[in-house]
Amino acid sequence: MTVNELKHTGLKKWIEEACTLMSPDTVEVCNGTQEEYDRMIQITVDTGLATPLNPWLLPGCVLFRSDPSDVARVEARTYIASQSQQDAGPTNNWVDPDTLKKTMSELYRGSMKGRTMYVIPFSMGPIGSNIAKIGVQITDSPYVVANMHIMARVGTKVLDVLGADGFYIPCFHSVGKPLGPGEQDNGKWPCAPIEKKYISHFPETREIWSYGSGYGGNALLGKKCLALRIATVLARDEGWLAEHMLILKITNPKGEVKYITGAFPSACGKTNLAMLVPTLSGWKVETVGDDIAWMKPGPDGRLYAINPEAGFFGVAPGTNMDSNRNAMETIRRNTIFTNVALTEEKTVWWEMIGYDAPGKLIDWTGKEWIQDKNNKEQKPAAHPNSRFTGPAKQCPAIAKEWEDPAGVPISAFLFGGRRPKTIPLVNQAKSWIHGVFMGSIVGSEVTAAALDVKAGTIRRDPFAMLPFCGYHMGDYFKHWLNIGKQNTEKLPKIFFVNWFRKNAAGKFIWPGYGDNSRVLAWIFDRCDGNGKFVDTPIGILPTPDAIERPAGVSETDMAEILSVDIEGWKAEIADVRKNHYPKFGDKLPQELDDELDAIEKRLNA
Ligand code: GTP
Ligand code: SPV
Ligand code: MN
Repeated sequence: MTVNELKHTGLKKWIEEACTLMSPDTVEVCNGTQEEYDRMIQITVDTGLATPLNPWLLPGCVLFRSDPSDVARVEARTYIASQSQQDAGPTNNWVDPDTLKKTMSELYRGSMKGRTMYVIPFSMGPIGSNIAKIGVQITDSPYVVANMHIMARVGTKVLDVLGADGFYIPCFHSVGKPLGPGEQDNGKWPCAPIEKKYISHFPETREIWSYGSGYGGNALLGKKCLALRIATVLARDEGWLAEHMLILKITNPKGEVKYITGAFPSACGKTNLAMLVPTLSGWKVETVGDDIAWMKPGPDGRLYAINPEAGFFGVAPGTNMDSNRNAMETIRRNTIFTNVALTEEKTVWWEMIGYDAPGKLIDWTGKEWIQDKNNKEQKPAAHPNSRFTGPAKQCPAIAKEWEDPAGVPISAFLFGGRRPKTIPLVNQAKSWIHGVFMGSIVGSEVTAAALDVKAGTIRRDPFAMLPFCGYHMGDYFKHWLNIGKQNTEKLPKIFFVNWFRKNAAGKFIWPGYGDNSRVLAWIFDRCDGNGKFVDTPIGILPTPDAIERPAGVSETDMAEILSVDIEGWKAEIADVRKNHYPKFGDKLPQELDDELDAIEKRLNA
């Protein structure tokens, strides 16, 4: 389709202006067909950016290697450009929107020379659902077009819903690497240097401008930019929740069903939990979403969640047939791999895939790599944030209601992070406010999902939303408290979980993955007021025998991960009081300050 054929005059005008600014050689409006997807992949193969994988073993799959400056989100280059700096709050980078638009317009000027401008109409959420939102992304990256085909609903069917004057969120994206006459990418991943990358959000005008990165959440603008940063602002204004949460369906041996969402920071186990294969017999877990949940109160007063995405952009390392069989099955075909290692058979390999590297590999930087298990210094063959992009509908565990436009009613919220000490395996909040307090103090060891944050250190990541909240985090806490003022009995119960406790030898005490079903079973029962528990100063904990112990976890281990570490908690609370809560100034809701006092009092009693 050409731009002239577009019915939406506002959209047409916006594209024409973008064309004038960015000077692409040609413009193409994406229709979302298989032919289009195949053509995008072919273009990237022809320009040396993609390697087709073995058609017998991984049909329809390709591998990309990006640039070392472009392997993850860049938080220091991510901006919330609200009119006032106060609205972006202490946890976001802020630049005055007019200044930022000026700077970025200069970068966009001519940035698509020698390339095609693709216009991608996309829907986050099932097309036509009243929870769904429409965006239109302009991009010069066929890699992005192909990924968007998997991650969102794209093409003509979205334009049909948009009509002649529908609302859409305009999203600019350019990799920031114009081509000279006759020049081609020639195998070199196009992007701009870090200091020229910008991932910008204009919350008041609901716009997204991204420049200089072709990777993941920086470039697939429906995901973190629209479905979280812009959506949090819409959700605040319209009374709903846009969260960095997986959504799972769990069925107990009696056939009773509940839906649970969980917010864990990036690379802390959402995809794995969403696709878990229970080790508890008779229980079943199915997937509704693995990264983002949009939740609105339904007519019955319960909160209903939809997964706005259509695919999984999942962490490859650590994914194997034991840890996540469902993900492994999902990515057998029609999958885009980015920054994993290539085998001689033209298949993929990554650290902890479940078997040794078969022979000579090409690592994520494009160099030959031979596994040397005696060399503890050997660099990984796959980048720690290497990812797969796979269609959700290919997941064997996908729940039948995953595309239900009405969403699924949520019974429990989980919060968690990577905490080697102090935080117990599971802890139920005593009240909604206590739960919001727990969400507000989430801390986690930093992972490789962001390029510019030092991995391994613990940082506070409230609600797992630190890099994803489009407004002042103090107001966001308030918004959560307000949600709790509606329909008190029908609210989900709130739990804090931690799969990452370590022993003195630095080994995980809890085996995690499928064994997390044991914790989910207790949570399921607690939602109905069942399950054995003790009321403690930090919250409601299972009794030591309430959760069936998995193989390899001794009684002492279990007692340790279910104990209340009074001294550790005192230090935790002191840290929140000194280093975390003061950041929010007078935007910190009084209720949370009171909750801090209350828990401190209980710990000292
Ligand atoms: P994003 O896509 O970045 O938002 O990540 P995510 O939260 O979906 O994390 P994911 O499920 O991809 O897991 C990230 C890493 O944590 C992988 O290497 C997993 O193998 C590992 N992991 C996931 N669940 C567990 C668990 O229960 N225990 C342990 N020890 N590791 C886990
Ligand atoms: C995350 O970092 O939380 C992700 C990957 O899910 S990205 O889409 O790159 O943000
Ligand atoms: Mn994520």
